[in-house]
Amino acid sequence: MALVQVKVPDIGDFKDVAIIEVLVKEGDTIRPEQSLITVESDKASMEIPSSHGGVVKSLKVKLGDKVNIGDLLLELESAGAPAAAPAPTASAAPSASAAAAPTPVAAPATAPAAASAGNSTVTVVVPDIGDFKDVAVIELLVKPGDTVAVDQSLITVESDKASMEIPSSHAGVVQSLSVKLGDTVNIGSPVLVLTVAGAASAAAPVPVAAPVAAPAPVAASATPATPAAAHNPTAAPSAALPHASPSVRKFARELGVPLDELKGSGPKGRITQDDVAGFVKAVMAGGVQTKAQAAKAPAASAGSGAGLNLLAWPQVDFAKFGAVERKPLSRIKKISGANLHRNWVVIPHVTNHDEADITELEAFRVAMNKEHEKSGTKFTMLAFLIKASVAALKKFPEFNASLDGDELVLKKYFHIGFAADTPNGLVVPVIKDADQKGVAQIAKEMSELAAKARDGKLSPADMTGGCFSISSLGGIGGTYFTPIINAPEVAILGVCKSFIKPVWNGSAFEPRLTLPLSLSWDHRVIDGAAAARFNAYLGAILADFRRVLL
Ligand code: CAO
Repeated sequence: MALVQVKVPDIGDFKDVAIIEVLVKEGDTIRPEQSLITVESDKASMEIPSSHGGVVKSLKVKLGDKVNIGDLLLELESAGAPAAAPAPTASAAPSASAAAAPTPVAAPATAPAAASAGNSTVTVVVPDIGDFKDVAVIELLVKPGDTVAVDQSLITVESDKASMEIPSSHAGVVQSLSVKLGDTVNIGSPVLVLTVAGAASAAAPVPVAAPVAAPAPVAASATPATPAAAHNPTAAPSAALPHASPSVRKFARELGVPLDELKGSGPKGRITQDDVAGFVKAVMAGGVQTKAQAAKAPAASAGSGAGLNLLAWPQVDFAKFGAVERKPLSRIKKISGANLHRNWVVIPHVTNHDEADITELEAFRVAMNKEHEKSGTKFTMLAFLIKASVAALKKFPEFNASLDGDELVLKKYFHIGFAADTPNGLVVPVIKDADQKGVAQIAKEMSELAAKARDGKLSPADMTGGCFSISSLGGIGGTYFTPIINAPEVAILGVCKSFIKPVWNGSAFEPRLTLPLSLSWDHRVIDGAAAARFNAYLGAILADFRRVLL
């Protein structure tokens, strides 16, 4: 065993660069060329690899420190290492055969012509990326019409050992892409065609950022300097370094996103920029908590979780089992999904099922529809249900309430939401002041709101302020289900398809039209007896609608 000092190698033009990530800790076993720290200048970030393998004995730097060539980073206990540490630059630079080691040059260089230019177009090609051959394109970072700057990353390629971003040799507007996802490329392969103002002639040498080995200036999102050897998930300890491209990791760092808590949606579980953005949105919407938030959250407070400490989501390569197609979730699905998830996890739901005899009500509804045939008004069962729910909410005020910390906010208004199924997902428009409206007016507003919902034209005002919601699957089918409460409401009524049921009237069975009711309620606010009474009362009103007047 020998103690080896690992120092900052020759990192080119970079001086006094700040350490923005420490990727190992004392006691870690590391392999040669494993990334130790990430440093960042005003132009780019880069990872500094280890010159040796071994066990980290002592770390000599911390976050925020500034380093230069030759600075001591850490001491390693290394089996078989020479007692005297090799020269810092040479020892820390990966060998030519190293996984992520094309040319060990850190500073941008001028390469021979790597692009051919037409009148005002330039074909940007893959520059010298060292040992990499037939690497797969795993990310397209620009699209036709985009304006790109010199050195801006255009695509990400990945071999079985490492990934790197290919920068643009010119500034201009992307005319067309010459590659698509999954293509394999080599040095000289065309990447895209740029329209360039005053482009150079075809033979002119084109400055390209030299591909560099780790330590490599890692492409920064705004001013990337070079294609970079990025995190190597296959060789690096996978628990320590999530699989993501350098610019995605930088993006995550800027937003403070803990990458190790994300599930990548890219090939081989790679974390994409969209994954990071989606995670941030989910956290902001309250649907997801970071581990840090969960650790801080008081377990008992309303609206916060205690950190569920769940198993990781199963990562399955579905294509292994048969043909698949990937389809992005709609915006509404993403938003409603996050809300439903939070509500399901945070609210202790219980669902009571009951039945209402709507034989007379349905006969009345049909008669009303006949009577109003010419006016175009359609008296729907849901409109009657909204009116009946208002009566039940008046009788049981704790159902028309919201939890606010240790207080219950009891509402004196009656705004009723109804779930509407649209091609883009579920929305819940709200009928305002349903207590002050007749069934015909409610039915008219419902049909207007449902049409707006289907056309994606609901305004936020159309969907806010609800006190209680109804989800009707009556026109579709089913018997009973467990609707999820629409927080901060405390109850929701689910309704399924009515059916004829033989009911004993004391002397004979009578066919009665029966409506299945499913009431989900928040057990922090409502108890089972109250829920049973609410359902029974609702059933009584639906059986004899004159009770609404009482
Ligand atoms: N039992 C039997 N039939 C019923 C019924 C019931 N409970 N409710 C409605 N119907 C029938 C109606 O009689 C009508 O039949 P006709 O076309 O022959 O007249 C048909 O179903 C459509 O009903 P409707 O015009 O009254 O519409 P609706 O009020 O039932 O539905 C709306 C409107 C917007 C709620 C509905 O389009 C919708 O989106 N439903 C799905 C809601 C949903 O997805 N809920 C689940 C959320 S939880 O994940």
